[in-house]
Amino acid sequence: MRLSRYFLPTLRETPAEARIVSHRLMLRSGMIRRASAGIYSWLPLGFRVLKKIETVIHEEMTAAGAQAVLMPTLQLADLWRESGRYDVYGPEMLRIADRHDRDMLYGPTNEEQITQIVRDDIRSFRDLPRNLYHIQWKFRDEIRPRFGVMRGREFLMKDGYSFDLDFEGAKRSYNIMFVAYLRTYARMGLKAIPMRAESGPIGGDLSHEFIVLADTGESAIHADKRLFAMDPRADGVDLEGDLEPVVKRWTSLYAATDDKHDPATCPLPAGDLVEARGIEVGHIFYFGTKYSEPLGCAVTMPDGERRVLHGGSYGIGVSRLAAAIIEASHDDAGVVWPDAVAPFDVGLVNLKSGDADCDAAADDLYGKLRGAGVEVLLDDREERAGVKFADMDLIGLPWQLAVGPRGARAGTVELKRRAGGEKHELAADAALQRILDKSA
Ligand code: P5A
Repeated sequence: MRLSRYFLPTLRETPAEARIVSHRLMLRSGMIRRASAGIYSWLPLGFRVLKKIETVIHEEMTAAGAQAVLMPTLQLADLWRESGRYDVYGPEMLRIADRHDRDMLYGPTNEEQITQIVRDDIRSFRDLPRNLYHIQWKFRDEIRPRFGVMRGREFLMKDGYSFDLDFEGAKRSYNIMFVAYLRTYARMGLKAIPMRAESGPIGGDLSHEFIVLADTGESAIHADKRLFAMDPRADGVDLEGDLEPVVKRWTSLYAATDDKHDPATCPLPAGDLVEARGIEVGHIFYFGTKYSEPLGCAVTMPDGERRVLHGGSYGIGVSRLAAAIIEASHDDAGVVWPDAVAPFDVGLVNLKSGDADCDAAADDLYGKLRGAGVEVLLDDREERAGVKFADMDLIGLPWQLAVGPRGARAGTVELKRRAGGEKHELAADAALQRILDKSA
C-alpha cells in the first residue's frame, strides 16, 4: 500500500476527549473516529487491526474444534421472552419495533439465538458435543460508554457456545475454551490472567474473566502474585488431551475480580496479594440448562430418555482488544504493535520522494517485500523526513525501513525494529532477509 493513496488521517494534537492512552493513540493514528457516544467507525488502519485480531481468534478456535457461524444482529423479542431474559435485561438492551410492530432487539449476546438453532437441528446424542461461535457486532446501551472502543455501546465480540450431554462434558468444553483463550491472548502479546468472576446476566455459577493488568482498566482485581510470573502461552498442550492439569495450574492460585473477592476469606498473606486494576478482555461461563430448559433444547438418549443439554458461553471483546493491546504495548512516540496483530508488517519510508534514486530503491524494496508476501506500507508522500518518521512511530508497525538519497546510491537502508528501537544500517538485501527470517 502506498501512503500517498491511503486514507490515514493522523493527528498531531491529542484530542481533548481522550483520557486514556489507547483512546488517544487510536484517534491520533487514524484508526477510529467517533460516530456518536460509544459508537465508532473503523478507518482502514484500525480495520486491519480488527481483522488481524479476528484471524488469531479464528485460528485458535478452529484448533480447539469450534466452528464459525454468523448469526444476525437483530433478534426477535419473542425468543428472549422464551428464556425470560427480555424482561430482566433492562435498559442496556436496545429495543426496536419493525414495520409490522413486531418487537425486536439488537443482540447484546446470542445465547437464545444459538439455543434455538441447536434445538431445531440437533436431535440425537450422537450429534454432541458441539461448539459454535461467531464474531458479530453487539449493542449494549451502556450507561457510561467511555475510553473509546474500550467500553463502547456498539462493539465487536467473539461469542461461542458449547452444548453437551452432561456436566462432565460441559466442563470439558469449558476447559478447552479456557486453554484456547490463554493461547489466543498470548499470541497477541498479552498476558491475560483467568480470574474467578461473577456471572451476572448470563447466569450460571462457574465463570472466569480473562484480565490484562492496566492502571486504566475498569476492573479491580485481587490475585496471587505468582500468577503474573506464569507463562501464559500454553504452547504444546494437546487440546484433545486431558486439560484439567493446565486449568488446575491456573485456578489453584487465588485470583478474583472485585465482585468475587472477600478479604475475610482470601487465603493469601498481604505480601503475596496483588491488588490492581485490569481490562476484561474475555469472559467464559458454564450455565448448565439455563437456556436449554426453557427453550426446550434436548436430545434423545439411547434408552429413549429426553436429555436437556448443558451449555456454556465464551466471549472475547474483539474491538476492546485493539485498545487493550495498545494499553499494554506503546511508548511516548506511539503504538508498538505485536507482530500478530500489526496492521502492516513493515513501514517503508522513502526519505526523499521525487529523488530518482530514492524512488527507484524504495520501489524495488516495495516490490520485493510484496512479492514475498510481506504486508508493507510505503511512505511515498512528499513530506519532511521528520514527519514521516513521527507518523511511522505513531502507527507502530513492527519494522521500519528507511531509504535516503545516500543509501539509495550505496545500496543500503536503515532497518529499525519498532519495539526496542534498535537501528542498523544494512545492505538492502540483507535488511530484506532479516525481515523475512523474522516474519517466517
Ligand atoms: C459470553 C459470550 C457474554 O456476553 N455471552 C456470549 C457471554 N459475556 S460478557 O462478559 O458480557 O462479554 C464478553 C466480552 O465482551 C467484551 N465487552 C465489551 N467490549 C467493549 N464494550 C463493551 N461495552 C463491552 N461489554 C463487553 C468484554 O471483553 C467481555 O469480556
